[in-house]
Amino acid sequence: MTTVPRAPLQLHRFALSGHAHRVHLALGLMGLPYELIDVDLPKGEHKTPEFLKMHPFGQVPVLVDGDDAVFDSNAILVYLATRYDADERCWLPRDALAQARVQAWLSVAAGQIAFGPASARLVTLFGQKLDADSLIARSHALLKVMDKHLSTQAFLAADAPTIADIAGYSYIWAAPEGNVDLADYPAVRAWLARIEALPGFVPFIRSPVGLAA
Ligand SMILES: N[C@@H](CCC(=O)N[C@@H](CS)C(=O)NCC(=O)O)C(=O)O
Repeated sequence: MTTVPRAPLQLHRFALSGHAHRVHLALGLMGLPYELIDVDLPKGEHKTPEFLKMHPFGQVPVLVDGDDAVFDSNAILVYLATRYDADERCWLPRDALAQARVQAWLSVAAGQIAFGPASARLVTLFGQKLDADSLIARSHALLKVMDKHLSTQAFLAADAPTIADIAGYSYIWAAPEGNVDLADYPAVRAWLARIEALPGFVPFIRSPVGLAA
């Protein structure tokens, strides 16, 4: 298995996107060389013919590795952990049960997190016309489950961090920006702090207040 890319990996991202941040975080935690390419979403740079060749749905993030482009944040995490993870900790365990547990939480990131706290943040930051109250209620339902789960284990899918934690981090950390308060979830807050203490951690940008105004 190759453990070092031949050239820096290119992350096409939008700085306020949590989906893009989770890839940035993975690159940092895995200690991989990378360069950031900012895609101007407000200007529609993600819908140009050139960009659509890399991502048929025209979204960020996209990771470019040599001649190959990989789209979808969770797919990129799986790619990085499979292709380049030389870390003894193993970001994607090989064991079948452990891998299934990681996959379950990747599904939560693409499901309950995307349609909960990530969507609540779209209302406050980008003025999207969504039902904020129901998104906030949905987020709290998710956080209750996560808090119970994380009160008995340090990380989402295993005793050590995996790509499941990387996928979950960004939008849970940013939940207060969507008016989802984390005060009642001490185990979730302790888990965020454990991720932040990992070597190579990359913080998510604090979003400018009133962007939607
Ligand atoms: N399932 C995708 C979701 C990516 C996504 O929703 N990206 C947003 C930014 S956070 C985007 O590019 N939105 C622009 C659009 O959909 O036109 C992933 O995990 O990468």
